[in-house]
Amino acid sequence: MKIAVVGATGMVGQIMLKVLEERNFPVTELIPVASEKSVGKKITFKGKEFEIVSMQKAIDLKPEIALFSAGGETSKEFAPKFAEAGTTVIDNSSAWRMDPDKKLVVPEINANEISKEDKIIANPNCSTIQLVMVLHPLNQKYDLKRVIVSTYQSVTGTGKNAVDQLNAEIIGNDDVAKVYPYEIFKNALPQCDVFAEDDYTKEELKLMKEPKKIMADDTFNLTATAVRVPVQGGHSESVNIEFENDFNLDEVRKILSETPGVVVMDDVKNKIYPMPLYSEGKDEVFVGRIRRDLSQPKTMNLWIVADNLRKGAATNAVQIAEYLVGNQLV
Ligand code: 2RA
Repeated sequence: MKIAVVGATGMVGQIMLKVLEERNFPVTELIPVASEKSVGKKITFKGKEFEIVSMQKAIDLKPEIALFSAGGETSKEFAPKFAEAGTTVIDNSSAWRMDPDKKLVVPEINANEISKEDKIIANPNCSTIQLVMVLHPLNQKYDLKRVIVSTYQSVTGTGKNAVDQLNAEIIGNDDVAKVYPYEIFKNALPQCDVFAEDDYTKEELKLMKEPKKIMADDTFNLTATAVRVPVQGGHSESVNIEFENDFNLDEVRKILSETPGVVVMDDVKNKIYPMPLYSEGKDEVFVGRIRRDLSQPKTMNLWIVADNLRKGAATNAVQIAEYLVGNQLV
């Protein structure tokens, strides 16, 4: 199978290649695409060298699948051109996520929505993916009424320059491009992405809208505060969930532990709970600190952690590609 990876030299693109290798995806020809300045450079995949090509060259090669992680503008311009040439695009940007004609997919939840006609499929936002992996099974059992999410997001979500800013600030090196409006080391920024309507950031609006589309359920309310913290391993989320129906905590833990892709780490007597430092490089969504909200009935608190570059981006996209291949949709 011919696979294009558009944005192959970026942080997510690099992880996409790593995940394709790890999962032994049936790649017969890799077509790495990056900016013009990278065209001609070589990358190694499965022990073989592949030359980075231009976008048009990649389109002309007619790959069956193109994994995109190259920003919304690039996706808006080139995903349709790949699709017109017969390629199925799986796009990690926000460009198509809320388009009513495009599927927004977390394979464990709604891959069955995908049909052969879907030539551009949207990969959800990283903080959305880990959230819905936990909300979905609980919604099916107890019926969500209201969700309040506070995120603690890794600098890797912003990109390599943000990681460089943090690492430079840690060693007191001020001679580095500032990605954030303030220092990130020893700090917490209540701003992920830019501010948009109603003084919410785009990140918060993604968290408030995408889960309802993925879960095909807009009967519950969801509000979010997204915070950037000086962490590299993954995103963490403190979630307060009110249900229409009451629940039993042991049953909640059982449901989540039986959910594919979710790992329950919840034994506070032994200080067992999820942490980003230990989620880095893993594909699971880790959940812990599961407890009743003692302030109101039918409500719980829990804590969700996942590697935002893997299940939050690259692995979810590759899993969609696996679904396409496994169901003869490409
Ligand atoms: C972030 N979720 O963490 C956004 C994009 N990766 O910045």
